[in-house]
Amino acid sequence: RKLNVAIVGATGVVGSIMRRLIAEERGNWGEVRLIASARSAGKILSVGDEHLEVQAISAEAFDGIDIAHFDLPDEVSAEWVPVAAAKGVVVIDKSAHYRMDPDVPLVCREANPEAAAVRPKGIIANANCTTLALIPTLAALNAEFGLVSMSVASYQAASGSGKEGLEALYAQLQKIAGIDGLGTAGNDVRMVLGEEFNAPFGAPLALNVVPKIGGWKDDGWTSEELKVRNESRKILGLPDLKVASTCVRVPVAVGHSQVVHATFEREVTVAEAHRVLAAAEGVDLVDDPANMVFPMPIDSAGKGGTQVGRIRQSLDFPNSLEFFVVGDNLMKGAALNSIETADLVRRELEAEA
Ligand code: 11C
Repeated sequence: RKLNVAIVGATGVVGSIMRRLIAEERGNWGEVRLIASARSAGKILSVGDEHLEVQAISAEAFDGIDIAHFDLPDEVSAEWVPVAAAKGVVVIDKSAHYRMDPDVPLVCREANPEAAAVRPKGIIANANCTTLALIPTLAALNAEFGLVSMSVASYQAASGSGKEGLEALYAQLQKIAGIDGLGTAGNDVRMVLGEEFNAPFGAPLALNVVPKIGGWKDDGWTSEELKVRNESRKILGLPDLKVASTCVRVPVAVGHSQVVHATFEREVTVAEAHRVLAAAEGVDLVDDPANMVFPMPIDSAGKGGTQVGRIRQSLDFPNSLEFFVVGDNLMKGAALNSIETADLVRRELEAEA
């Protein structure tokens, strides 16, 4: 029989991409079930040309489901993931709640596909969208040259904060459109936008960048910066990887960009890096700077892979590379990675049946 799949949190920005991606591989699945909070129950949403009624989340909603994609806030996942797993459902959870649990694999197929099969709790975690934009490139370079450390600065899109973030950015842009000289001395963006536009980023985002993503943690770090470090270590299987990360929100709709300074066990030339990355799964090498060809979020939105370019051997560190990566935070950063992990599990379960 074909396996049955559920999308839990089917109504959000990521949920709508999940529905599109499942529709593209509809033939792989038996039933597709949409599950969301009681508030959204009864809504009709499409998966390809099927119109499906959203079911309220409950233990019974998981009856007969083999694999469930969860996209819920951390605390809601913490409550419902164990309920589904207890019913024998393999859960692929996009929240941060289970990512660092030693009994929950954190899977990115370009780095550690084998980890998906070792899931003592029946749960697999999906990493943060910033981490996932990096991993395909890092995994390929690590396999060849041995990654020792990295320093990362991110330029993250408003949609990292979901629908609310995206709508806030568009509303701010609309309100400031046509105001000459705004953002120069004495022509204050905060004054024009007013306090209401401090949400959800903590400050206006239009004509601005905000160097704070997630919650504050010890010693001035943010949760997002720690996620990049801890999740990269876990996925790459490099528990001692030295990581410095600064995460910044920029007025971009979709696509998280990152500047990376990565150091390896041996000297790495640009030609060697190109050779490795041109062949790497999940990586598009976009690196012809003389012709203005390099990754940018406006070009990466909607793409499946991650893009890497501006690759340089560090001037003062022959073992280090500088490069720029971009990943669609809603695709590889969320929905697509979950779909790819489900594909690994589906093939495994079908082979066992
Ligand atoms: C952002 N990366 O851009 C965050 C959103 O741990 O899954 C995702 C947070 C997470 O705001």
